[in-house]
Amino acid sequence: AIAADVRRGALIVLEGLDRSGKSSQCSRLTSFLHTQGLSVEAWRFPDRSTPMGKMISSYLSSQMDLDDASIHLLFSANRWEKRALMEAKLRAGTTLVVDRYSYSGVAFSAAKGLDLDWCKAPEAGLPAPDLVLYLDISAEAAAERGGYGGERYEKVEFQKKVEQNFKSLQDSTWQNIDATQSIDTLESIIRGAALKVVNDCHSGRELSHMW
Ligand code: FDM
Ligand code: MG
Repeated sequence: AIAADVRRGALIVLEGLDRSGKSSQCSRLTSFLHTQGLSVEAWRFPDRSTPMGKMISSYLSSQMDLDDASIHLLFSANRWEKRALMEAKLRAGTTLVVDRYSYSGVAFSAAKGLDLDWCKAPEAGLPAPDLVLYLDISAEAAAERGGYGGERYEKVEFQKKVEQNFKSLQDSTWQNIDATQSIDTLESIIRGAALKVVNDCHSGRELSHMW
């Protein structure tokens, strides 16, 4: 009954197309949970700070080309290199609010024509999110939001395929949220969903693994 007394944190993932509003909602949610007295950290993938993350970043800015399968595995390895720390934080009671995860990994790579199940395989065994908040917006509507930043995947035709792939990955931990609602409305929906899952984790919901 000693270790079990630590109330674990929740793994909360935000997913969606580029320009869906994930990054602002991640920081709003992290601040909110912090004001509730919770231990919480904002994470994101790719984590561009590591050596693998730096390679990914130069691939995304088209400074470097890599084979499609190879870059896929690199994105996955960038999550695996964080696995032990992720699990340690969760088990120590810290909630993680994560901007993109394995779903982006699969949805983007499969949009290039790689087999979906092949893309899922290297993610198996990573900590599974307790909640995936999918910020749902069409590729066309996202592109109208002031344009993309010019990275490799920021093209409307490509994002349409990514959108389809995301939708085929939905499971019971997903909550779809209409991302065309106001920022404040979105924030309040997200707060409610996050508080509920944090509470579930505190009440003994077990940490599980992908898929
Ligand atoms: N992306 C992101 C992938 O292709 N695979 C992955 O595993 C992840 C996590 O990288 F276009 C893509 C999605 C996006 C790009 O993401 C960079 P950010 O959130 O814009 O930094
Ligand atoms: Mg981006």
